[in-house]
Amino acid sequence: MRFSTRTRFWAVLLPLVFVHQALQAEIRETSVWWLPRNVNMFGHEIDFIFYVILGLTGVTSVAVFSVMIYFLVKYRARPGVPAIHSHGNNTLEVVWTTIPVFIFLALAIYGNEQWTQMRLRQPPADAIPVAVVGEQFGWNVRYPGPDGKLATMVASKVGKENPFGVDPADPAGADDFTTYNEVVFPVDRPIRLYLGSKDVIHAFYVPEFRLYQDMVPGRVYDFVWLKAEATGNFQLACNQLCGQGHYKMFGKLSVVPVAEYEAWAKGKAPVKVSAQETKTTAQVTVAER
Ligand SMILES: [Cu+2]
Repeated sequence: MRFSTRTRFWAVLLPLVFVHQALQAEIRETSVWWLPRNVNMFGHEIDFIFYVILGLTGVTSVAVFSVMIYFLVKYRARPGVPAIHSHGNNTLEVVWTTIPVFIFLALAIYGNEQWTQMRLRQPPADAIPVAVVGEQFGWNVRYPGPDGKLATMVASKVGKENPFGVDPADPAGADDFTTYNEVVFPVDRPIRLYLGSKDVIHAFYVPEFRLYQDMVPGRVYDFVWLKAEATGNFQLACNQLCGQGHYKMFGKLSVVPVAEYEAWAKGKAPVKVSAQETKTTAQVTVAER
Protein backbone atom coordinates (compact mmCIF):
# COMPACT_ATOMS: atom_id res chain seq x y z
CA MET A 1 0.00 0.00 0.00
CA ARG A 2 1.32 3.44 -0.95
CA PHE A 3 0.54 6.67 0.86
CA SER A 4 0.14 9.93 -0.97
CA THR A 5 2.71 12.67 -0.51
CA ARG A 6 0.19 14.72 1.43
CA THR A 7 -0.55 11.89 3.89
CA ARG A 8 3.17 11.35 4.46
CA PHE A 9 3.67 15.08 4.99
CA TRP A 10 1.05 15.19 7.76
CA ALA A 11 2.23 11.89 9.24
CA VAL A 12 5.62 13.49 9.85
CA LEU A 13 4.48 17.00 10.71
CA LEU A 14 1.70 16.27 13.23
CA PRO A 15 3.82 14.24 15.68
CA LEU A 16 6.47 16.97 15.48
CA VAL A 17 3.87 19.62 16.33
CA PHE A 18 2.60 17.61 19.31
CA VAL A 19 6.11 16.94 20.61
CA HIS A 20 6.99 20.61 20.22
CA GLN A 21 3.88 21.67 22.14
CA ALA A 22 4.50 19.10 24.86
CA LEU A 23 8.05 20.36 25.33
CA GLN A 24 6.66 23.81 26.16
CA ALA A 25 4.73 22.48 29.11
CA GLU A 26 6.34 22.47 32.47
CA ILE A 27 6.91 18.96 33.68
CA ARG A 28 5.10 17.98 36.81
CA GLU A 29 7.50 16.16 39.03
CA THR A 30 5.30 15.06 41.88
CA SER A 31 2.08 13.09 41.78
CA VAL A 32 2.39 12.54 38.05
CA TRP A 33 -0.31 9.88 37.85
CA TRP A 34 -2.69 11.34 40.34
CA LEU A 35 -4.14 14.64 41.53
CA PRO A 36 -1.60 17.33 42.36
CA ARG A 37 -1.39 17.97 46.09
CA ASN A 38 -3.99 20.26 47.56
CA VAL A 39 -2.89 23.33 49.48
CA ASN A 40 -6.15 25.28 49.69
CA MET A 41 -8.54 25.24 52.61
CA PHE A 42 -11.47 24.53 50.26
CA GLY A 43 -9.66 21.75 48.44
CA HIS A 44 -10.35 19.04 51.03
CA GLU A 45 -14.09 18.98 50.32
CA ILE A 46 -13.49 18.97 46.57
CA ASP A 47 -11.10 16.05 46.87
CA PHE A 48 -13.52 14.26 49.22
CA ILE A 49 -16.42 14.50 46.77
CA PHE A 50 -14.06 13.46 43.96
CA TYR A 51 -13.10 10.28 45.83
CA VAL A 52 -16.72 9.53 46.77
CA ILE A 53 -17.78 9.80 43.11
CA LEU A 54 -14.77 7.81 41.96
CA GLY A 55 -15.61 5.07 44.50
CA LEU A 56 -19.29 4.97 43.55
CA THR A 57 -18.68 4.90 39.81
CA GLY A 58 -15.77 2.45 40.24
CA VAL A 59 -17.81 -0.05 42.24
CA THR A 60 -20.77 0.36 39.88
CA SER A 61 -18.74 -0.23 36.72
CA VAL A 62 -16.98 -3.28 38.14
CA ALA A 63 -20.35 -4.72 39.25
CA VAL A 64 -22.10 -3.96 35.95
CA PHE A 65 -19.30 -5.34 33.77
CA SER A 66 -18.90 -8.47 35.92
CA VAL A 67 -22.59 -9.32 35.70
CA MET A 68 -22.64 -8.54 32.00
CA ILE A 69 -19.66 -10.78 31.22
CA TYR A 70 -21.03 -13.54 33.43
CA PHE A 71 -24.39 -13.44 31.62
CA LEU A 72 -22.74 -13.26 28.20
CA VAL A 73 -20.89 -16.49 28.94
CA LYS A 74 -23.66 -18.27 30.81
CA TYR A 75 -26.43 -17.58 28.28
CA ARG A 76 -24.36 -17.79 25.12
CA ALA A 77 -25.79 -19.64 22.13
CA ARG A 78 -24.93 -23.31 22.10
CA PRO A 79 -26.14 -26.11 19.87
CA GLY A 80 -29.27 -27.60 21.34
CA VAL A 81 -29.75 -24.92 24.01
CA PRO A 82 -32.54 -22.47 23.13
CA ALA A 83 -32.05 -18.79 23.95
CA ILE A 84 -34.01 -17.44 26.93
CA HIS A 85 -35.92 -14.20 26.44
CA SER A 86 -36.32 -12.13 29.58
CA HIS A 87 -38.89 -9.36 29.61
CA GLY A 88 -37.43 -7.69 32.67
CA ASN A 89 -38.38 -7.56 36.30
CA ASN A 90 -40.36 -4.66 37.69
CA THR A 91 -39.04 -4.96 41.25
CA LEU A 92 -35.44 -4.91 40.01
CA GLU A 93 -36.13 -1.91 37.77
CA VAL A 94 -37.65 0.07 40.63
CA VAL A 95 -34.75 -0.80 42.96
CA TRP A 96 -31.96 0.09 40.56
CA THR A 97 -33.65 3.32 39.60
CA THR A 98 -34.46 4.45 43.14
CA ILE A 99 -30.97 3.86 44.58
CA PRO A 100 -29.20 6.06 41.97
CA VAL A 101 -31.86 8.76 42.41
CA PHE A 102 -30.98 9.04 46.10
CA ILE A 103 -27.25 8.89 45.39
CA PHE A 104 -27.50 11.69 42.79
CA LEU A 105 -29.67 13.80 45.07
CA ALA A 106 -27.20 13.38 47.94
CA LEU A 107 -24.27 14.32 45.67
CA ALA A 108 -26.13 17.34 44.31
CA ILE A 109 -27.10 18.62 47.76
CA TYR A 110 -23.62 18.06 49.19
CA GLY A 111 -21.91 19.60 46.13
CA ASN A 112 -24.21 22.59 46.21
CA GLU A 113 -23.47 23.16 49.88
CA GLN A 114 -19.73 23.05 49.22
CA TRP A 115 -20.09 25.45 46.29
CA THR A 116 -22.03 27.85 48.51
CA GLN A 117 -19.26 27.68 51.10
CA MET A 118 -16.60 28.37 48.48
CA ARG A 119 -18.19 31.05 46.37
CA LEU A 120 -21.06 32.65 48.24
CA ARG A 121 -19.76 32.86 51.81
CA GLN A 122 -18.24 36.23 52.57
CA PRO A 123 -14.47 36.10 52.93
CA PRO A 124 -13.17 36.87 56.45
CA ALA A 125 -12.69 40.56 57.19
CA ASP A 126 -8.91 40.18 57.43
CA ALA A 127 -8.66 38.73 53.90
CA ILE A 128 -5.96 40.39 51.79
CA PRO A 129 -7.48 41.78 48.59
CA VAL A 130 -5.50 40.97 45.44
CA ALA A 131 -6.57 41.92 41.93
CA VAL A 132 -5.60 39.71 39.01
CA VAL A 133 -6.34 40.83 35.47
CA GLY A 134 -5.63 38.56 32.52
CA GLU A 135 -4.49 39.89 29.17
CA GLN A 136 -3.11 38.41 25.99
CA PHE A 137 -0.76 36.89 27.27
CA GLY A 138 0.07 37.48 30.86
CA TRP A 139 -1.19 38.34 34.33
CA ASN A 140 -1.41 41.83 35.84
CA VAL A 141 -1.46 41.60 39.61
CA ARG A 142 -2.26 44.43 42.02
CA TYR A 143 -1.60 44.35 45.75
CA PRO A 144 -2.70 46.71 48.51
CA GLY A 145 0.01 48.76 50.18
CA PRO A 146 0.36 49.34 53.94
CA ASP A 147 -3.28 50.52 54.21
CA GLY A 148 -4.43 47.00 53.27
CA LYS A 149 -6.91 48.49 50.81
CA LEU A 150 -7.02 48.09 47.07
CA ALA A 151 -8.27 50.82 44.76
CA THR A 152 -11.83 50.07 43.73
CA MET A 153 -11.95 48.17 40.46
CA VAL A 154 -14.62 49.13 37.97
CA ALA A 155 -15.13 46.70 35.12
CA SER A 156 -16.20 49.39 32.65
CA LYS A 157 -12.93 51.27 33.27
CA VAL A 158 -10.71 48.27 32.53
CA GLY A 159 -8.81 48.97 29.35
CA LYS A 160 -5.49 48.84 27.57
CA GLU A 161 -4.02 51.68 29.61
CA ASN A 162 -5.81 50.89 32.85
CA PRO A 163 -5.74 47.13 33.31
CA PHE A 164 -7.30 47.28 36.79
CA GLY A 165 -10.01 49.77 35.94
CA VAL A 166 -9.17 51.97 38.90
CA ASP A 167 -9.83 55.63 39.46
CA PRO A 168 -6.39 57.28 39.74
CA ALA A 169 -7.88 59.69 42.27
CA ASP A 170 -8.97 56.86 44.59
CA PRO A 171 -6.86 57.38 47.76
CA ALA A 172 -7.00 53.66 48.59
CA GLY A 173 -4.95 52.98 45.47
CA ALA A 174 -2.15 55.46 46.13
CA ASP A 175 0.03 52.87 47.88
CA ASP A 176 -0.97 49.83 45.78
CA PHE A 177 1.80 48.04 43.94
CA THR A 178 1.64 45.85 40.89
CA THR A 179 3.53 42.90 39.49
CA TYR A 180 3.44 41.08 36.21
CA ASN A 181 3.30 37.28 36.05
CA GLU A 182 4.35 37.14 39.67
CA VAL A 183 1.93 36.20 42.43
CA VAL A 184 2.97 35.80 46.06
CA PHE A 185 0.51 34.76 48.76
CA PRO A 186 1.20 34.48 52.48
CA VAL A 187 0.43 31.07 53.95
CA ASP A 188 -2.56 30.66 56.31
CA ARG A 189 -4.02 34.04 55.44
CA PRO A 190 -7.29 34.38 53.53
CA ILE A 191 -6.89 36.05 50.14
CA ARG A 192 -9.80 37.69 48.40
CA LEU A 193 -9.37 37.83 44.66
CA TYR A 194 -10.71 40.46 42.29
CA LEU A 195 -10.53 38.87 38.87
CA GLY A 196 -10.89 40.65 35.57
CA SER A 197 -9.86 40.59 31.94
CA LYS A 198 -8.55 43.24 29.60
CA ASP A 199 -9.41 41.63 26.31
CA VAL A 200 -10.79 38.11 25.91
CA ILE A 201 -11.93 35.33 28.25
CA HIS A 202 -9.10 34.00 30.40
CA ALA A 203 -9.28 31.69 33.38
CA PHE A 204 -7.57 31.76 36.73
CA TYR A 205 -6.61 28.16 37.36
CA VAL A 206 -4.37 26.71 40.02
CA PRO A 207 -4.85 22.94 40.31
CA GLU A 208 -3.15 22.86 43.73
CA PHE A 209 -5.83 25.30 44.98
CA ARG A 210 -8.61 23.28 43.33
CA LEU A 211 -9.60 26.70 42.06
CA TYR A 212 -10.88 27.64 38.65
CA GLN A 213 -12.62 30.83 37.64
CA ASP A 214 -13.23 32.21 34.17
CA MET A 215 -12.51 35.91 33.72
CA VAL A 216 -14.88 37.50 31.26
CA PRO A 217 -14.13 41.03 30.04
CA GLY A 218 -16.63 43.55 31.37
CA ARG A 219 -16.93 41.90 34.77
CA VAL A 220 -15.04 41.93 38.04
CA TYR A 221 -15.34 38.68 39.96
CA ASP A 222 -15.08 39.52 43.64
CA PHE A 223 -16.45 36.36 45.25
CA VAL A 224 -13.44 34.08 44.91
CA TRP A 225 -11.28 33.61 47.96
CA LEU A 226 -8.82 31.07 49.20
CA LYS A 227 -6.51 30.23 52.05
CA ALA A 228 -3.30 28.41 51.30
CA GLU A 229 -2.36 25.93 54.01
CA ALA A 230 1.15 25.09 52.86
CA THR A 231 4.02 26.91 51.23
CA GLY A 232 5.30 26.03 47.78
CA ASN A 233 5.79 27.15 44.20
CA PHE A 234 3.00 26.71 41.72
CA GLN A 235 2.03 27.80 38.26
CA LEU A 236 -0.82 30.13 37.48
CA ALA A 237 -1.72 28.98 33.99
CA CYS A 238 -4.52 30.45 31.93
CA ASN A 239 -7.11 27.77 31.30
CA GLN A 240 -9.07 29.28 28.44
CA LEU A 241 -7.71 29.04 24.92
CA CYS A 242 -7.30 32.81 24.62
CA GLY A 243 -5.24 33.20 21.46
CA GLN A 244 -2.02 32.19 19.79
CA GLY A 245 0.15 32.89 22.82
CA HIS A 246 -2.16 31.06 25.25
CA TYR A 247 0.42 28.34 25.88
CA LYS A 248 2.86 30.82 27.33
CA MET A 249 0.36 32.64 29.54
CA PHE A 250 1.52 31.59 32.94
CA GLY A 251 2.69 33.29 36.04
CA LYS A 252 4.82 32.15 38.94
CA LEU A 253 2.73 31.70 42.03
CA SER A 254 4.35 31.10 45.36
CA VAL A 255 2.96 30.66 48.83
CA VAL A 256 5.45 31.85 51.43
CA PRO A 257 5.58 32.37 55.22
CA VAL A 258 3.84 35.57 56.33
CA ALA A 259 7.11 37.33 57.29
CA GLU A 260 8.59 36.57 53.88
CA TYR A 261 5.44 37.92 52.20
CA GLU A 262 5.61 41.12 54.23
CA ALA A 263 9.27 41.63 53.36
CA TRP A 264 8.53 41.05 49.70
CA ALA A 265 5.62 43.52 49.71
CA LYS A 266 7.70 46.11 51.55
CA GLY A 267 10.30 45.98 48.79
CA LYS A 268 7.77 46.94 46.13
CA ALA A 269 7.35 50.53 45.09
CA PRO A 270 3.78 51.81 44.94
CA VAL A 271 2.42 52.06 41.45
CA LYS A 272 2.99 55.71 40.47
CA VAL A 273 -0.62 56.92 40.52
CA SER A 274 -0.10 55.14 37.38
CA ALA A 275 1.42 57.35 34.74
CA GLN A 276 -0.61 55.34 32.26
CA GLU A 277 -3.82 55.72 34.22
CA THR A 278 -3.39 59.49 34.46
CA LYS A 279 -2.62 59.58 30.77
CA THR A 280 -5.98 57.98 30.09
CA THR A 281 -7.75 60.48 32.31
CA ALA A 282 -5.89 63.37 30.64
CA GLN A 283 -6.86 62.04 27.23
CA VAL A 284 -10.47 61.71 28.33
CA THR A 285 -10.45 65.29 29.63
CA VAL A 286 -9.03 66.58 26.34
CA ALA A 287 -11.61 64.60 24.42
CA GLU A 288 -14.40 66.02 26.56
CA ARG A 289 -13.29 69.57 25.88
CU1 LIG B 1 -5.51 33.52 28.67
